[in-house]
Amino acid sequence: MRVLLINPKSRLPIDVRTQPSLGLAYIGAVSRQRGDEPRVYDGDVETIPLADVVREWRPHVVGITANTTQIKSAWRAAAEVKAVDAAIPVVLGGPHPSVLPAESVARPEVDIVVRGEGEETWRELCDVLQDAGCRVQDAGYRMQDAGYRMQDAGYRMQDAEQTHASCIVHRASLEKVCGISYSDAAGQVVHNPDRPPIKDLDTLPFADYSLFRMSAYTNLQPTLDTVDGAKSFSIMTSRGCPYRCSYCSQSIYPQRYRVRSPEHVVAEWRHLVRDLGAQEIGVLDDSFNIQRKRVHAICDLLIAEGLNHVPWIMINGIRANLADRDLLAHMKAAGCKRTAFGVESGNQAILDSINKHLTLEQIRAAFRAAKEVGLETIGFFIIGLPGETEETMEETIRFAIELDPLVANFSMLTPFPGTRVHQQIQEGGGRLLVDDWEDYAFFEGKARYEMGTVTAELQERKWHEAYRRFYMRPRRILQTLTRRQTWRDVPRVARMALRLVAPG
Ligand code: B12
Ligand code: SF4
Repeated sequence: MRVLLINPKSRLPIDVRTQPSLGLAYIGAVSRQRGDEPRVYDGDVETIPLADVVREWRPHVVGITANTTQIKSAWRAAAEVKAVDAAIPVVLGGPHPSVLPAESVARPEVDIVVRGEGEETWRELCDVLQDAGCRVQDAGYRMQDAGYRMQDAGYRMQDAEQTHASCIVHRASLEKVCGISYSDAAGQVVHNPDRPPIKDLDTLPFADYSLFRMSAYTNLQPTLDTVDGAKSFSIMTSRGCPYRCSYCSQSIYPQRYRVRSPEHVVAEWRHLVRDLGAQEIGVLDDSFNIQRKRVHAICDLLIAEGLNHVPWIMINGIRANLADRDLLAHMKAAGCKRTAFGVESGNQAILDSINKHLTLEQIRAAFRAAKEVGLETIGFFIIGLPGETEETMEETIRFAIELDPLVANFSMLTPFPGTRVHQQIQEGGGRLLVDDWEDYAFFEGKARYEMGTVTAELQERKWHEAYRRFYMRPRRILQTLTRRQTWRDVPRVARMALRLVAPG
């Protein structure tokens, strides 16, 4: 089958970073294993209109990934596909439709939602669709339903309607596929049972990067590094997280923590370095250091195999309570260049209230140890957690300055659907200030909710202040000016600086 996988265009300040979607790289790898012909259309880097690709290549099935900020863009992409041929099955997956499947199934341009981890579900679903001749049952899709203007899509209505005649059938066979949601013949949303998590992650294929035009992407952290040609790749060595922080979307997945064996991880690492020429590698794990022995084993293998000359960085925070000096020193020896820690707050009571299971002292010790062994550090901080006051926000800013990481990343709390903070806000008489999923990106300087002492004015003021006070210290300015990277990409650094420290 011809399988078109789409990463819908994001509305982030995308000059910050563009990287291939690892989710699609896995789904594409499964398609290849099935003997299909997968192709990725990445809306963030593609210049050809999606509709042209669909019209010329005629995919048998389309899969689209979406997090919350991308979901509307995913629906637009689905509508563009349907406008060319309404009978092509359109399947959505990723964090947002996994949490709110009914919302997407209700869209006329979406046929099926895959919830949660996608590989096994995709394999089975493709079997079913292939048997069914890959045409959507009733193709009841009409352009008007989608709520998009025809001019935007650039197609004539007749094109979409003509395809209806050729539609073949088969929703009944979907009943057997766990982990999907779709509408039945009566238009009722059906949620098939959840799919059990993949037990042995070593059975998964490696992410398939051959599906991406790698030269179109940036570095992993382009404001900090520039490798000419940016041969940057990502790897995920474990999935899920045993912690349940109240603001984190990861914490709501039924699938908890599972790991790949060090040997399997390093086999993929070898492939990235030796076959694909990786010049930097980003580790995307939600919490890489949950099992310290496993991290030590990975580091041993990287050193033994001589793979430690390629720098790697932690994209997500590792757990400060589990990051002892030995571990950090071993990571450094194995090629790790930079690590991040999720700090969130400088106030212990607030940390406890979000279920962080961390103490300020553990955080201090972890930053100290990381710096001592020569690792660069990133700290993630949140302004506006439920129950905060101006004083607790102040403590967070002061704590960031005390820890003094290379990068301090402050975000205003964004209550993603399904998280406990989202529920707290609804139940605690709070008010969401955003009703458009596209406004859920972090970088926009706008508060997302108000509740009690946490007003929008306070969050926005302290957020701007946090950036100004952290980065506008004389020592910090000097450090930025003396960093080679600052001068290698002046326009990007200047754009970022303006966006973050300009008064709100
Ligand atoms: C790397 C990363 C990024 C990178 C993205 C690089 C890229 N192109 O992928 C960057 C830094 C740019 C980024 C930005 C943001 N991110 Co981010 N990011 C991640 C992270 C750490 C890893 C993503 C990943 O590769 N996962 C591994 C793959 C294998 O998992 P997956 O993508 O979920 O795919 C699996 C399933 O979802 C499913 N699936 C996914 N797509 C599809 C499609 C089909 C057809 C099928 C069948 C199945 C399927 O199958 C896949 C394999 O099992 C996740 C955390 C996490 N654990 O996933 C957060 C995460 C996805 N990000 C999140 C957020 C909030 C954001 C931002 C909104 C933050 C911001 N700055 O404003 C932005 C939005 C970006 C955008 N594009 O609009 C949230 C999403 C919450 C939500 N409700 O959407 C997450 C879950 C973090 C969290 N714990 O809260 N992010
Ligand atoms: S430790 Fe990190 S990944 Fe795990 S639930 Fe907390 S914020 Fe999410």
